[in-house]
Amino acid sequence: MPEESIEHIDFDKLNKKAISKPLVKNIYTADPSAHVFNGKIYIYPSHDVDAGEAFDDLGSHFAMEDYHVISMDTVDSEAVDNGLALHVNDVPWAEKQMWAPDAHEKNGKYYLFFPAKAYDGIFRIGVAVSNSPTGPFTAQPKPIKNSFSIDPAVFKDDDGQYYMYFGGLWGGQLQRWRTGEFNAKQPDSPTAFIPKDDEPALLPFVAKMTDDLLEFDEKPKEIQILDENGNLLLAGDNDRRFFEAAWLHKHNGKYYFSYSTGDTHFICYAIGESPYGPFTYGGRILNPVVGWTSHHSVCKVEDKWYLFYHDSSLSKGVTHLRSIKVAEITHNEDGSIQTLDPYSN
Ligand code: FUB
Repeated sequence: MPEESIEHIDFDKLNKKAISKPLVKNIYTADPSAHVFNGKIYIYPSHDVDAGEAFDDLGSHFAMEDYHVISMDTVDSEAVDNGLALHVNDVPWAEKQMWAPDAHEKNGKYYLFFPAKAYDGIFRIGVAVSNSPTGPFTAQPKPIKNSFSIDPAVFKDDDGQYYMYFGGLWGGQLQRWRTGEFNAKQPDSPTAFIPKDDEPALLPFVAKMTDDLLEFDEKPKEIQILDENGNLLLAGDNDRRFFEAAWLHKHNGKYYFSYSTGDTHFICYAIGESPYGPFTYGGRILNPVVGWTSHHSVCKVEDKWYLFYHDSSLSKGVTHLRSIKVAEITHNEDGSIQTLDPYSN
């Protein structure tokens, strides 16, 4: 929901119409990456704080410093904040902006994947390891080699192979990597180096992970998102093109790549036959929420699918103070996903 309309929102009325409530209220949380490990739900969100940074289109106001893991026995049970899992001060290479993380499990160890700005001002993606899904996590001394931009999401395929999906525009710096090198020109512009409206949109990336989940096993590859005619979505197709918040889930043998359209505030999905794509645009999973950003994960709990997402309703519309939520989603017989309206109760 665009923020210019926030002062006109009756939040009591809106919250009554909301399809779900904030999962935790003791802290602000966002960008929820949910997984089921050993029969329990673990959510890896950003931990939103007000650090006093002014709002800008580079996302400087998202000045998060640490991560907390949220756990739940079932989607209806109380969500528990498990306290500090990792702080930026304990990540040797990272200076600031601990943005949307994800996590995964392998052989009894838990891996937290997170983006942060390094001391040179460039976003990189790091890994931290723990023996427990709730941490505390110990960070690797350096970020993943050849990592860049933001919003890592790690998918484990049925053959046991793990893949990382990532990328984000504007403050997420994806547009600065078009030549393969970081373009540091016009540092204050979020939109410099974005393609023209009639050019193909910028694409997110995927890379297979090494067996120890600490590095990329290959050079990251672009993920193609195509329209119904097999053409790449265009940069001017703001309602459908990728902006940030990559996620991958698999349903009935098909790969679903979902993402946020950023400035148009939709969570959309595209369907493919391989973890590398190409993916063909399928539609919207979630209509705009209160707040500028929309970011989600899709997770199967027992035999039902759920969308974990966030909005800024608890903070009455403050863009960088968000709260994670969960709602059930439905895949239709033809593979499409029914669109959720977050305030339709
Ligand atoms: O939470 C900081 C950034 O906002 C995330 O990395 C983006 O996906 C957006 O939700």
